[in-house]
Amino acid sequence: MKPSILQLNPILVPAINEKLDALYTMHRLFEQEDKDAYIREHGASIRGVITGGHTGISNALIERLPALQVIAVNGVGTDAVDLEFARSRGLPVTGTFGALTEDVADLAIGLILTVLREICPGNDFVKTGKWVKNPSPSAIPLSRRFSGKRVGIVGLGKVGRAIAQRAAAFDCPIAYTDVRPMDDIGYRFVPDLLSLARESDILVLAAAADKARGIVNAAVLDALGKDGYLINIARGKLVVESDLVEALSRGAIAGAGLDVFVDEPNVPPELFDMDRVVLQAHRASATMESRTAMGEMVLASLAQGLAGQRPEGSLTT
Ligand code: 8YV
Repeated sequence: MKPSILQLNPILVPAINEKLDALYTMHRLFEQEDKDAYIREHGASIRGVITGGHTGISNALIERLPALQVIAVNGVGTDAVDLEFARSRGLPVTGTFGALTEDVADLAIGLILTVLREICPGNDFVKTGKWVKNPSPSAIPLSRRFSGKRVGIVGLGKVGRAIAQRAAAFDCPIAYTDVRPMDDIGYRFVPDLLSLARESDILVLAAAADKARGIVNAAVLDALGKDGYLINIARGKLVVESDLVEALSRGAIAGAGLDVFVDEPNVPPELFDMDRVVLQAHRASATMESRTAMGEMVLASLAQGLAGQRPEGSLTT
């Protein structure tokens, strides 16, 4: 009999789904109308879980899966899984570390360029016929340069480093903050976020959110200042979203590029009308390339976990 796997989020790569279906009895909870009843019926048979980084899994659900042997997070953020709880149960929790680095870093740079160069309003200006109606160069205001801007990176993990590398190619001076300075890298370390914000033109959030809820608040945004930009490709909960909306509304910062939000898919509607804000639907890793590599890592984690081995890169065992 094929082992049963509970999948909490869709996987968009057909080849990965085919492999999952060939190896396992897949229980796709996101397709179920009555999720509670579905778990009541199938919970006892579930040996592996696949979930998204943002979705994670609750302790209450883990408790309803007595045969569970492995939790494979199809992402790098494990902030939505109680790692201590999983550890206490001897449950391996894995992530897709390294599989999405380039794409997430690319989107961070894409957001920076889109916001600073006002690509969205420019696109709108052409496509809605405003350019033809008003061909004067003064019809659309000047934008801001990215090259050479001071970039401050919050969290110098794999993604933070990849963003730094890309921004350095734009001749940007790079500084970062993290729990400790990194000896293996030459970027300037700033021990506190407030100072980093003060010394940056563009503040990029690339930190894990396990213990860092609400670190970007009104004080940090004020320190970033009226010519400063916030980019978030990490987790919405790193930011006090109401403070961000307020800061943008009163011009305390110049703009923002956001891929992640506190309560996805709900985004503060005040942001919708702001030209200096570019929004994405949590898509930094959403390329065929990243998602294929991530899916392969999920498959490997399941195979190792179900074979009773410690999955490579397990955070808890
Ligand atoms: C994914 C993420 O969108 O890696 C993460 O932590 O949040 C994203 O890459 C998500 O995990 C897809 O399931």
